[in-house]
Amino acid sequence: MAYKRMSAEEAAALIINDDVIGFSGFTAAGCPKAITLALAKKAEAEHAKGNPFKVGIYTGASTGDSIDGALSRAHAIKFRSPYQSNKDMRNELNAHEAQYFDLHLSELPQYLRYGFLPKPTTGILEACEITEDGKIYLTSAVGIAPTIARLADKIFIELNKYHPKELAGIHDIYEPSDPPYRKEIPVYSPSDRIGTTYIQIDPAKIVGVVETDLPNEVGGFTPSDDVTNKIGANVANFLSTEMKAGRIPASFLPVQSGVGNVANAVLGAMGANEDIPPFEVYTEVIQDAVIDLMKEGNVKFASGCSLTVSTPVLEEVYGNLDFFKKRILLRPQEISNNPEIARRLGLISINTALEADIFGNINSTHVVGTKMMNGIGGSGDFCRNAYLSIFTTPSTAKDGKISAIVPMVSHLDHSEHSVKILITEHGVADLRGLSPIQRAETIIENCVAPEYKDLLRQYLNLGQKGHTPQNMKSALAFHSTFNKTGDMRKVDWSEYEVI
Ligand code: 0RQ
Repeated sequence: MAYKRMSAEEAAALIINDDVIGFSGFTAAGCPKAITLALAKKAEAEHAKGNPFKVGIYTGASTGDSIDGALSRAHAIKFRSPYQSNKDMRNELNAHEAQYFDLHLSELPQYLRYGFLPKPTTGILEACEITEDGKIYLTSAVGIAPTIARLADKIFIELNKYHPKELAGIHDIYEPSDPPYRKEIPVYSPSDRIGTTYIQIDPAKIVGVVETDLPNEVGGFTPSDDVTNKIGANVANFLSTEMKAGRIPASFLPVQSGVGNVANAVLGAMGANEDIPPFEVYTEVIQDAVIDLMKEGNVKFASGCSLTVSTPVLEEVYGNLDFFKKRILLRPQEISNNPEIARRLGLISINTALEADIFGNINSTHVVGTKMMNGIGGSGDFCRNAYLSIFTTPSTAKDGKISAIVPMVSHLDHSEHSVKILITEHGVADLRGLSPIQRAETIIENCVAPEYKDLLRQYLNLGQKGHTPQNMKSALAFHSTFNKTGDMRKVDWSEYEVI
């Protein structure tokens, strides 16, 4: 079957107000980049004429600027799920211009299949190759593409020749059956292949193919600094101590690591630690550090959902595909982040918190309790089910005016029942087996910035004498003081009566 070739503008013309679009990609990797720019222009033109024009949007995770940025600036988004990390999108969400459903990434495909969310009417998928019988070979990520390809009635393909056709073979496409027919997902080690290398689609659903030649819009990483290096070293030392104590097998366990500069520094430190043997990665986002460690032989295999690497690193991977295709596998997020597999493989999960409290609860999403930062992403998929759930965070933010460790989190994403280890640049709090008061003492002594230690010790003494000594009048005093004065260090406990 010969597919209709069309321009991005022609494709955008076929998308109408209130359509619900699902995209390929995960982070900025593997996302379409052409049709949405044309769609943003169309939305602006419609708005100028006084016509409504907004679409619903599902993606794997965050996207490049051509989706979330362009469509937000055009005020063209009605609702959005499951994750974003774009400044303009964040502004839209926090201003209630677009409705955001922040969801565990592994759950979105099944939410769509179960009919829990509006059905995607349109799919836009980036491919490096498409065959006449409807086999789609994706590019540098998978995300929710298999489910979108099956559910959407009309599909547009962005055939992007920036990605070599030889990438075909790196993907492992598998969609589980829905209950009550679901069986075990047969991944027993990170390198197990369980599906096809392509998405099979009914060719009749493909409305048009837009040819492009566009690099991913993945930003570079800022170099690690003193704080991120210390966090990385603390994680690596903790893991090597666990191994020596026999609590991690000598062959080590697969590692999941979140996205960002801290995660990159942690992986670098693990590679540099001579006690940690070469290990496997079972994660969602494969970052630059994983590729570096792979070249050095410190990472043996990486299973992920995306190659979220900077452009020079992606070009290096594409230039050496014979080497990397034996060592990298890209899966749908439903599988890369699957709780069943995380529990079975015994993942060491390392994610970044925005804020933690002295009892071990974690806020990953909301700045001072109200403003959405990014979303929960995959952190909950892994945290609850990992062999070891580690959260890292710099102990302070905004030049010390914010303590990342507070009496009570201003928003809860991961509870004390799931979080096992908290690590800052100051040290490690191992929370396993500790009561709330023991956890508080351990976190204050080992993780809190020096200028906040006394304030938090004093808070503990204000607490009601219950199992968890919270004081309901002052539990959020760090936050209200920050809102009033711009500096949490100015908290004054004498203003709060002991109850
Ligand atoms: O602000 O951007 O104005 O400088 O938050 O903080 O320290 O640069 O950390 O970029 O690693 O992001 C939790 C957001 C951390 C991220 C979070 C301010 C700080 C700075 C960013 P500026 P950093 P990072 C895999 C797993 C949830 C999803 C997840 C995240 C900005 O890691 O989104 O884990 N995680 N997914 O100044 C107010 C605090 C603050 C604070 C930091 N306590 N209060 N502001 N900041 N702490 C990925 C996927 O799922 C795809």
